[in-house]
Amino acid sequence: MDDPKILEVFRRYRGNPIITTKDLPYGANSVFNAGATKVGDEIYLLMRVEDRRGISHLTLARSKDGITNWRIDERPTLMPEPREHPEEIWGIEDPRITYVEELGQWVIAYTAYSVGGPLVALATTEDFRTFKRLGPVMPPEDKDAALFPVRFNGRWAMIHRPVPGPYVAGAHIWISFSPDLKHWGDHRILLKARRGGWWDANKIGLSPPPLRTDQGWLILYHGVRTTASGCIYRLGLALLDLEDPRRVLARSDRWVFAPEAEYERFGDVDKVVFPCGWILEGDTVRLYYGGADTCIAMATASLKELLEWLHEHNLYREREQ
Ligand code: M1P
Repeated sequence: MDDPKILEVFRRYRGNPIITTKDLPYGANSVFNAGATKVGDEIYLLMRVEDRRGISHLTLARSKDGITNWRIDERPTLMPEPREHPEEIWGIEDPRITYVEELGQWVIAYTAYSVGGPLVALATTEDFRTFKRLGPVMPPEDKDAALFPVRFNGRWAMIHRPVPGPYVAGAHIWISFSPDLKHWGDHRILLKARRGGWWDANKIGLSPPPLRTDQGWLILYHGVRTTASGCIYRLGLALLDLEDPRRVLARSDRWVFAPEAEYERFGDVDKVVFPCGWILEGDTVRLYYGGADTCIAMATASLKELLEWLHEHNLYREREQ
């Protein structure tokens, strides 16, 4: 039986969507899938903006309350640079931002759309004005990546989602390790896409970066259900061990958030909720997500309630007891 609470864990902001193309200082087709971070007393969104050629770039929006009065850069903040970085020829998309205290920098994992397909690239910044590209770190097809903010036994860790060739079913979430952010190895599957009728069958991907909690790294991921009328992008939760993020402690058997509002159900790609960022303030999690690949929306949840909900709907519940 479905629990009616399922609809209440995340609460949509009533004024959603919070940013649309009407708010941009320049013309574009769509604005969606923004990475999020806190800088001083402001919330920064690094938004994916798709121009009217179909090519995406990233633009910064800043706000004191993280909901209204966004100050948006007059021009694209980070444009694809295919001359120096050929992997960006068809755009840069879906940034996930991690503040790394050890480096005093933010590390941005983004999708670079290359002629070989989408791949994972990294860039660093100290101020969201200048960016240093580390280049491609995973070959195509691979996307939905984010860095953990700390090292594990001296190694950086990154979650990402490669897509296998045509003879193998299932696009799963992987974890990989690196000594220097540039060279990655020790690849292994972290969360498997399920099969059959599950909401997260066949294809899943990380949504925002892992969130550190007392109980473990909280993971929000999207499951892509294929139906006769197209895909449905819904979100589920998982929890990873704090010391060894390869250990999955919990995974929700059902989705925690799904496209229901009009701006989530109808757009360039219908029935999509796609978060690339979340921010924890006290017990409140603010989730920033793309609605139907067209706009940016926000929902909030209590971290305590999210963890309670995950334990209540944990697929591995028997293992816990
Ligand atoms: O159109 C829905 C999403 O599709 C892709 O996500 P994924 O590869 O994880 O299925 C991305 O293009 C994403 O930007 C888009 O929102």
